[in-house]
Amino acid sequence: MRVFSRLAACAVTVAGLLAGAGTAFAGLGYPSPWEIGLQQPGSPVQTDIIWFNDLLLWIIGGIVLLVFVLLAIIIVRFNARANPIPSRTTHNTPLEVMWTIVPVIILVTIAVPSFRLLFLQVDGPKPDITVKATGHQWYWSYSYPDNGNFEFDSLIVADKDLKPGQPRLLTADNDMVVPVNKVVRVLVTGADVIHSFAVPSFGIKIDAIPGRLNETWFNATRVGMYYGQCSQLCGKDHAFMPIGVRVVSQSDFVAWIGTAKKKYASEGGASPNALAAAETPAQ
Ligand SMILES: [Cu+2]
Repeated sequence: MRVFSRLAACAVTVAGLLAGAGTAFAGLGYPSPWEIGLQQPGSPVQTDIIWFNDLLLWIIGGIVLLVFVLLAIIIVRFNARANPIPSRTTHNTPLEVMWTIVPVIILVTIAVPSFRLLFLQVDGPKPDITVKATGHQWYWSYSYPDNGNFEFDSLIVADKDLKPGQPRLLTADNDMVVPVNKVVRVLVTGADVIHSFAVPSFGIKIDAIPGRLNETWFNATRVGMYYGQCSQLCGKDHAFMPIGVRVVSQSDFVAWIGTAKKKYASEGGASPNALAAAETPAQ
């Protein structure tokens, strides 16, 4: 049996290394090369998602290991050569009770934090500000109903126009700007087809459905850029409608609101780009 305990130790080491490497390579607000874990948390919900993901990983790891060990024991000890006269046992009450109770305990262990997380995602704390995100073919527009109700469009920046440090396919021309350490309620809807508003570091992903207003929330704990993408196949340019969320200090946010009100009010709502996009037939 020594070989099995060695194999088990080896598997635990590999799992540990993978989990460690996943965290080490994970970026905050953007995906990074060789990343195998989830993006670093930028909002409490993502912290909980990572914790829950790791919990599940240990549980399924344990189950896989147990099944592997049981199979190995059966193959080695109960093959026709090693065990020529098989046992005729058909029932073992304590064993049957155990293999019913243990899975129930495992499922309850998973269900309790799972529902807690689900409720946290749906029922957030009292919002400090509200931003409405509307999915269009193929860009996002953002409006700030409790800060002057201005609206602007956010379109992808072409590869040739990227500045150093701006990630390809994730950079938008006008970011959604929010203050740090404030509960942001995001109202999400679709203007034409179903899109999905998703920012991995905040742990949010919610469908943008025409005629419906969905709601999600985040509380960005660190200043910086956070990137997301439309996550519901919405037509030919689905891959080219990134989400850029710029988290700034409260004073920077107030200053930005001041300039944004003037800048976007003068554009009179829809930009020429938006009009051109709106005229493109739906896919
Ligand atoms: Cu899409």
